[in-house]
Amino acid sequence: MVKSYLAITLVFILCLNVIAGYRFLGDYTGYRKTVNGVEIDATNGRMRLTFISPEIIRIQVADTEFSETESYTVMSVPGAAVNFKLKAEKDRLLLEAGFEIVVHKRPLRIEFLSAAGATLCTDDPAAGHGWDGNEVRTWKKLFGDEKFFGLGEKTGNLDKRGNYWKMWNSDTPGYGNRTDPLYQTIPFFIVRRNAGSYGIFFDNTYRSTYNLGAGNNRLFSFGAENGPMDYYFLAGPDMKSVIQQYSSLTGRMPLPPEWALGYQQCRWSYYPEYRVRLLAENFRQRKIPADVIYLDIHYMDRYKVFTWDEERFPNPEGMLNDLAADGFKVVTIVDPGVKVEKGYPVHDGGVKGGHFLTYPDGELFRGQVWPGWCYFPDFSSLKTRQWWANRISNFVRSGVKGIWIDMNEPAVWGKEFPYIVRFKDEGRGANIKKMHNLYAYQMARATQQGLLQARKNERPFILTRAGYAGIQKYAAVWTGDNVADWEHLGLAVRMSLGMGLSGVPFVGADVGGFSGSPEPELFARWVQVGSLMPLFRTHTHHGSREQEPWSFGEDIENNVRDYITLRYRLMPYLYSIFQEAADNGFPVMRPLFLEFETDDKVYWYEYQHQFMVGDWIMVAPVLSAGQQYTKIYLPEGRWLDYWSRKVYEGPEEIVRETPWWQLPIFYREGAIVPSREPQQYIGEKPLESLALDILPGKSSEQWLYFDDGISMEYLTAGFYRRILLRCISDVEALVLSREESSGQYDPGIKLWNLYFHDVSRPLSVYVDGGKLDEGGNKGWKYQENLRLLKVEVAAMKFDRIELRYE
Ligand code: MIG
Repeated sequence: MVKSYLAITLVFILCLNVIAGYRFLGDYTGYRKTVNGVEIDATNGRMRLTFISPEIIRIQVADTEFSETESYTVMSVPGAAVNFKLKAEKDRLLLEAGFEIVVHKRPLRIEFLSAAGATLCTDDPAAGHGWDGNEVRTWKKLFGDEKFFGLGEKTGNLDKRGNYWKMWNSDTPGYGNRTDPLYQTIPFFIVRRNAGSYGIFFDNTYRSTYNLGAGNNRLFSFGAENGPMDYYFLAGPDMKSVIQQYSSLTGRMPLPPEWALGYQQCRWSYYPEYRVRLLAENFRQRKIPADVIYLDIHYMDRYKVFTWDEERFPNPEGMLNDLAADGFKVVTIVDPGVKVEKGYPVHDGGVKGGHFLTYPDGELFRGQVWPGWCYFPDFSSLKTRQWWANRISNFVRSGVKGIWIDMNEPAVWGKEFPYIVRFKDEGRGANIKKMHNLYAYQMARATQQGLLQARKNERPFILTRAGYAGIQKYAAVWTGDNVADWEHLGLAVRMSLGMGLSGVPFVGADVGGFSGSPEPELFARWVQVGSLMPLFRTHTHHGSREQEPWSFGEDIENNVRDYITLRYRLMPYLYSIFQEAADNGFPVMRPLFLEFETDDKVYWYEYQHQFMVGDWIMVAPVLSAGQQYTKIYLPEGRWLDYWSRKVYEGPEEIVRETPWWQLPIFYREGAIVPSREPQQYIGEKPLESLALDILPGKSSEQWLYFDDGISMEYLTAGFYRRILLRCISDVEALVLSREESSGQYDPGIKLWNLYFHDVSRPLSVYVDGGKLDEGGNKGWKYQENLRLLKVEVAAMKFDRIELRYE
């Protein structure tokens, strides 16, 4: 009796285990060809493979029906027809377009091959794809040489291997190097293997998790608590192509207004009006270039969005006008929470229009944030996005130039919205588990629309804290509430690099640190590094000490001025790289391994903070106090030390002196770097003369990009100028030539100052076929000690400059 009772219990427990565990796809049972791929039946579900392009394939897995809901972010589904080969064999299906996929039948597993036919990525033999209740998950075999990069805004090592990562947009003030998740959800990562690189984008908005070999040496996996198993395999074969492929799916950053690349000053908060004016005057009087001033939450009337505090800012339009005349653009913060207050137009209009989130019984959801009890717009409804766009558009007519969106995880005191809160989800209806990670993305989208509505021919600038994959289409991102300590300077670099690898080129961290106050040396070091990062904004907490360029004494002020000025000198280069990023999705700020992918050393943690700005400039940040010397790795090729003009031959590890006032900067072999006379703000002075710093390699190219910096006419009327410069050198001659030029914009250049670094004295110099004399006012000059040749070309353009050696 007792025995059989035990046996029954045992059987029951065993059954429970089976029921409670993961179910997998099982075995292949058949397939159908579709336009761009195949649909496969399996014993426990189905799999659909769809080529989006020859290098991108979409993988959908379902137990019953595929989710046909359109992606919130993927732009190109379904793409054009892709030619692919399909071969059915006894034990497998073979699909081939730009790369090869093997579908193993028993059990159903997929394998992706490298160009050489080796396994690049393959399902774990025991698991593959499966479910546990609503949870969906995919398991892949982990290889010894695999490194993982991306996942958006993450802390820690740039290589995400060995850890377990989460995506759930979270307000995490004062986060540390182990805090996860943070503000952004970018479920995309690049896998680097010796045989090549590939990418995986898991397009699922629910809370998702990534086990990238955390505590195991067999597998990595990704999955979400609900929603479809829907991911894209991006075949590379190198990291740059993976990023290009990812951004072809989720979209690219539109070219920002050039002023957004200038120096930006923020604090929580500058008020009242006279303090804002004083701030602006200080910059101009002290000759510290700056373009943007931010107004944080105190500009509003009791934190009510789209209002002004009339005592602190009695005449916003007047103030904004005066500041604009002085070259300042004002960006104001706008939070999503709308104060519950009858008679407040945003409240009344929102309630009347049905624009706020509700409970399932229709009661409006209230959450507490800065204004007190608030309602929250439902940005998942087109009608509400339009309503919000109208509010933004009305608001910025006073002269506000850009919008800073914050608290959009969404954040409330107490962290979370109740999970039963309902979203419209474009008429489908959804709860917050699905919509949470999309909140900021949709808010940014509506905000961008509002700015465009107000000023049709001006490029919008939006800065957001939270986001979802593809956020780059709508906004720049800053890395939230960091801390004014040395560890965070390194974090700022790594997090921004991670974002760049994840398709978001326009990114930066609060310079100097947000919480607390930096010691003077830290502030200087941070400005030095920030001056070559994409978003360059100083920001600090309410009640902290002053954190302006002049707040730390004269020595620091002079140093900070130099680096901000350096950024304005390099603006033609930065702007050209931004244009490139808008074109192909490349990061502006890149880890060394993006440029030197096959060099093992560039992956070392020790060198993860060195970064490239575009193709040619390398920055080696100094990340600790009192660091007199810094070890720097110079990968293959020649490197020109920007300050000492010394030339090194990589690969080499060097130790460079790093006094507190100096940031090591190097030009890489092949460099063609444009720069200009600095300005106090973008558009202050016409361009007139352009300098080119050239460190000739065998052959290199750089596009220069010019336009009016602000209008949309570069898109609509071809009102831009792109110039392709090529530099080729051998023993006989060195030739710098203009290879291509397009667009109708005249950059206004009248004089080119060309600096050829590390070259021998030529026998003669020719400009467009005409021989140039040596010396004098107009001729070429050679400086023996620096091996530097200077040539001035007083013309709008040149076609060919030749240094002859034979
Ligand atoms: O609850 O607007 O990250 O940059 O200064 C804090 C005040 C709200 C958080 C942002 C920070 C901003 C602050 N905000």
